[in-house]
Amino acid sequence: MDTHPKGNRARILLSSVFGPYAQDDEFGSRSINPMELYHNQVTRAQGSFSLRMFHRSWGIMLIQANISAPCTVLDFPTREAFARELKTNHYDIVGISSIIVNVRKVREMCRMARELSPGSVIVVGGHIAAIPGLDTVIDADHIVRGEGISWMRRYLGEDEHAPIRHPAIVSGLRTRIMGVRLPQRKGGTAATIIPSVGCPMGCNFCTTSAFFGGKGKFVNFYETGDELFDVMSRIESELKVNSFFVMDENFLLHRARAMRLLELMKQAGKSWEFSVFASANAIRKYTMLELVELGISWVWMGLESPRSGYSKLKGADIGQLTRELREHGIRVQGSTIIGLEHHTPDNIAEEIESAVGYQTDFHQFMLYTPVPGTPLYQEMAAQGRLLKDVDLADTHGQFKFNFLHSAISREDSKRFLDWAFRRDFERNGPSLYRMCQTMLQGWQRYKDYPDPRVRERFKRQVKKLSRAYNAALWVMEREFKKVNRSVSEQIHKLRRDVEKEFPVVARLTAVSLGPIMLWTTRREENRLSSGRTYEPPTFVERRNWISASEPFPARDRLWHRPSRVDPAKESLESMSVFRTNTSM
Ligand code: B12
Ligand code: SF4
Repeated sequence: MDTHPKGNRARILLSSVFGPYAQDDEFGSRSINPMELYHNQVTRAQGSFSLRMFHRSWGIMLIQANISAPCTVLDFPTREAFARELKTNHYDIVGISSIIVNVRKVREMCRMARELSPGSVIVVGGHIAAIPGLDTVIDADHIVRGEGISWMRRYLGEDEHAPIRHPAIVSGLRTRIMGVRLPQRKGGTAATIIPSVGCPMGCNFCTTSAFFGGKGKFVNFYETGDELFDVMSRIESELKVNSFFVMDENFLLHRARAMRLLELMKQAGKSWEFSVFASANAIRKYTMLELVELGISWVWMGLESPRSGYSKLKGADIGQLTRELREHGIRVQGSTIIGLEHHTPDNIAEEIESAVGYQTDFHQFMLYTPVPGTPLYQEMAAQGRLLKDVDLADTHGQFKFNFLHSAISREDSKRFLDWAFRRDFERNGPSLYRMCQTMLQGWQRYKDYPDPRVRERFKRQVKKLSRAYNAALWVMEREFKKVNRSVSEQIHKLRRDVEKEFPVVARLTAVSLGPIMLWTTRREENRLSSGRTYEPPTFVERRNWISASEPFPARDRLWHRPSRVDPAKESLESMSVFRTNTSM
């Protein structure tokens, strides 16, 4: 590949695809596919109890932080904001990041870039690059498959092997539950850490594994526990956090790195906590005490199906593992696949019931989906089982099958999927209640633990439980009577247990805050039933920036920190504002 003629003096725009997202439109937005992790694919049947939040586009943030060229990140733009940015600033390179479902938006953005910024080189990256023949669908100069930092560094003539500089990323924004938008104070939300991309387990349907090399391969940004510890320490002090969302497909698989991290945390007295993705076989490499001391407080685990043959699940008793994790105060998010090859209309209900029976704190259900780039896709294509008329915008596992299943129809796939979400909610109650249960168990077990780091962590968590969450329990207990009386009684019992543990503060908060939250919850329920949706705000962040009229800056001006929207301020602003206050 040739480098760009201007090398690292080229001015770069990196943009995510335009919104709004949670609506049906001609660019492939779908109301069923909002830009919200939980509400999209985890708690979507939980009404006003659904956990709602947005996550930034970390891929382009990471690329921006690791090049020395002047670079703007435009995240969640509207079409108008994207056009304005192209017209206002001259860009040598326009980079667009996207996943497969948003291909029509990318086509439109390439068209706009050609028209409004004809001299720009257009680079498209992210999972969209796995679409076969993408170059005939969109008008881009480069389509980048796999890891993007090294590609961009190479393209700019920089050292692709230079250490990865991790930006300080607040993991979620505009968190909302029961009609209340949680205040966004500094340190109140976990930081995102991305130690690697890809996963060596290579499950046949897995797009992230396939995209970064498939079975046996992945790209590690930080090889050692020491490197990770340094990154986390820096971000801890920049963002004032002690909680990290670790965006690594299988963090616990790398035991030596995790155990070294633990050693360093112990030496430095760090009471950090981690939300991680991990497969059952990886979790089983640790004792519960190791997990607890390491600060694992939330695990996203692929359960797939009790009868699937995935090696990551071999020999694992998922029911027992889930129970055990929760008893040790570790919240579990299970992920179950609907529509595996062995599923039939006769056994699917039973499989869903057993998945729901694991009683995880959160449960994601996804349709078995051959996605371009995966071994499963190749297999289905070879067997002629891919349905021809399915729009890529609907190929994401939360709508209907995109392939011919031997026993379940496309229409029924959606019915089973929707039923699974509903069933989990009705049988187990709101995820917020289940989380409270796990938190109390953790506190009761570890409040007197000899390691002060562990005690401090559970104390931090239980503070929320004894206050706002207890008021939330008071509301859930009332509202859930309409859905499932027996769950409502269990919520009542949990609230009593919390109040036994914290007699004054928990009772006072339930009595004072409870009625207000009941009102916000009901108001939210009304809003949702009248069609209210939520969209993320637009972000503009410039780094190494100079305006087009200035000469290229001296080297020492290059590395000033990017300005970013102040999260505290951000929570006060309206959703659709295009921010210009970030320019330097
Ligand atoms: C955070 C996240 C989200 C966030 C949104 C983030 C955002 N701002 O867009 C939320 C939760 C809202 C979300 C929603 C959805 N998501 Co999502 N999401 C993720 C997740 C967990 C992390 C992404 C990430 O930051 N990874 C880490 C970064 C570093 O990796 P990266 O983004 O791939 O970027 C690297 C390269 O791809 C490349 N690159 C990326 N952009 C660019 C741009 C250029 C110019 C270049 C050169 C390179 C480049 O360089 C980067 C560094 O190496 C991934 C899973 C995963 N582990 O990646 C799924 C994932 C991306 N999501 C996926 C899907 C399907 C969805 C949904 C459709 C929900 C669903 N049904 O599953 C919705 C779509 C929402 C919408 N309307 O667009 C799939 C994509 C599948 C595919 N092949 O397209 C993934 C891979 C999960 C999976 N395994 O199925 N998601
Ligand atoms: S273990 Fe999870 S992340 Fe790894 S390949 Fe399998 S599904 Fe993908």
